[in-house]
Amino acid sequence: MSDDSKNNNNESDVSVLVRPKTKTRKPSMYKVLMLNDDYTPMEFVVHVLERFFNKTRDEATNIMLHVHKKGVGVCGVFTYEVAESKVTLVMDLARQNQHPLQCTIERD
Ligand code: TYC
Repeated sequence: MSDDSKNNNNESDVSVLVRPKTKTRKPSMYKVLMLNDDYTPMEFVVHVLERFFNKTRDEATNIMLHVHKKGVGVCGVFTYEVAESKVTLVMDLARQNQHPLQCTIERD
């Protein structure tokens, strides 16, 4: 009898567990940026940050003041689809209220 048949070292009988190559990828993330302008009321910007970005009144006020002073600020970081949808919600509400508020997305 051959070595392979009496022992357990026949290659075809040996199973090896191989961890499958991970094929999931982390999605790219996008910042939603709010831009300053001279006309949108501060209170409206605070409201938008509370309503669409789940900020507390204090957080929203700080972000609004940062944008007011620096010209631009980050409202949050999301996947592309979520970021796009937040921008649409903000711009639609601003337009309905005749405010020129602008917001945009940027790859994180
Ligand atoms: N600059 C505006 C004002 O003085 C306030 C403001 C803040 C507007 C942030 C837009 O994204 C903005 N009324």
